[in-house]
Amino acid sequence: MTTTYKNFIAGQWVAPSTDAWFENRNPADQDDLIGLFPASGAADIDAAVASARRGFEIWKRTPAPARGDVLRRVGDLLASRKEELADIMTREMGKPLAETRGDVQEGIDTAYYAATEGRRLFGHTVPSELANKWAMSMRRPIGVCGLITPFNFPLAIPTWKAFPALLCGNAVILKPAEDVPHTSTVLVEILLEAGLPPEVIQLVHGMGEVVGKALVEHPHVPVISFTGSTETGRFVGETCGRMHKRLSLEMGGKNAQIVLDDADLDLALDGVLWGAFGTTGQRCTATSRLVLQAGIHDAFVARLTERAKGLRLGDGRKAGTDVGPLVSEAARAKVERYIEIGTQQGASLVCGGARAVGGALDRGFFFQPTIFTNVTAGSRLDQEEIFGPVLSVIKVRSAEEAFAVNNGVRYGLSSSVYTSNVNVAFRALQELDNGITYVNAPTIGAEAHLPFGGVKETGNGHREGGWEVYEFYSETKVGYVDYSGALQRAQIDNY
Ligand code: UN1
Repeated sequence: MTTTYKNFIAGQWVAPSTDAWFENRNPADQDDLIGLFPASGAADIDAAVASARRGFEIWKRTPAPARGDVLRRVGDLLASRKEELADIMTREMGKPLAETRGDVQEGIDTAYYAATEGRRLFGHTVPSELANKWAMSMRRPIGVCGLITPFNFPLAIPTWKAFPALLCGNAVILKPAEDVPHTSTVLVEILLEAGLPPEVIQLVHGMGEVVGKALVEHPHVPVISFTGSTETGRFVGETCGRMHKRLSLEMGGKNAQIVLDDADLDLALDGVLWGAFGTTGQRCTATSRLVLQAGIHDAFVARLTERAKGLRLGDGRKAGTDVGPLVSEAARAKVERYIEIGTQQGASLVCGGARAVGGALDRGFFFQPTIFTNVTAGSRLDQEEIFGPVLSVIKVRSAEEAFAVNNGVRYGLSSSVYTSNVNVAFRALQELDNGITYVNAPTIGAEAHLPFGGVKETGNGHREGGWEVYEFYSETKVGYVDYSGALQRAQIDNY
């Protein structure tokens, strides 16, 4: 019996207006059908917006600490269902259970952080330039927020957009990636169980070109937050610019791990294996370039290749799996194209480079962990986001050259430098053009209570996570109270 899932709109689980559905299958086993989900249309977005606007009227008047209490209960419920959620996530997007448990934990952390923020949401009180006059700023909710999320962190990313949006008093419409609709369904169940008024959250499934587009173009959705490709982000940005919407973009990355001659090589080796092949390379923060100083290059490559060959591919729900499948056939085809491109451009394939086949692997979208050496700065392997288990190694002579290679791409999410020289470490923090730089740690591993995001074409200046995201989801309002009983003209009567 195939389970049919629904949208959540106006306080009800409802079928899409289109009566069209899409299949959600396990990327490790295409015979495993998870369920049918709504292929919604623009009319479903209209209904969701109408409901969210009603929800907003209630929620914006609920005191922020009470909104925080709901999110604390959400954190408790996520914690109590951590194992079940991890299994759902691994089944629909493939990464191993240890990683999906981490993904749930990121959601729990985000919920508890949001809960405490309900008792802060600071404004400022500052002196007025006039006597007997009060001056202050406060945070106000904005309205309906449209959240468009990717497949690679099926829980963490929806939570790190939705929880701050909700804590600030907004209503939310969530459009999750069509690869991971089940996780969001459980997230909405949990929000409702925690006591969120039903019309404050809407869940609309479907394709980006249809429902994502309708959400971005809807005149009554003043806030959009999008995580996905730089190409799609450009369309989203153009529309939001034209419509004067507030927009947060988190897009591509081409993150480098730099290993200098004086580094702890064992540590750097563990770091790059996790950074490059964790989540099968499908993270915006994945290590897709390894920049090695000449003195350690050959020995490091030899050890790395050995270790990469030993990684165990398989179903992420089975114990012992290090690397799961890619999310889809399209993702695997893209990786294959880059194997050709790399080879054509003169890079040397030292490991992987082909589909992983045989036995149970034939049922999923598996690809061997792949390493190219002799990659030159400026080549396509150095420049373009692949979003798969492909690592490109670039040889450099000095830290300065390594920094230049790191900075010579259009993206700027994360970077990492392995060195035992504290001066070089601090120079890296200063010189590397990224939103996040790790010293002696891989390019992945951001924590929920710090700002997350990138520079250049990775983002548009906003950050998710930490304290900064609360600014994005609220509007500053200033209040002046003149208790002098007389007309006081600022800038005039006092000078
Ligand atoms: C992403 O890659 O899309 O730092 C998000 C990390 C995770 C978040 C990654 N905490 O890798």
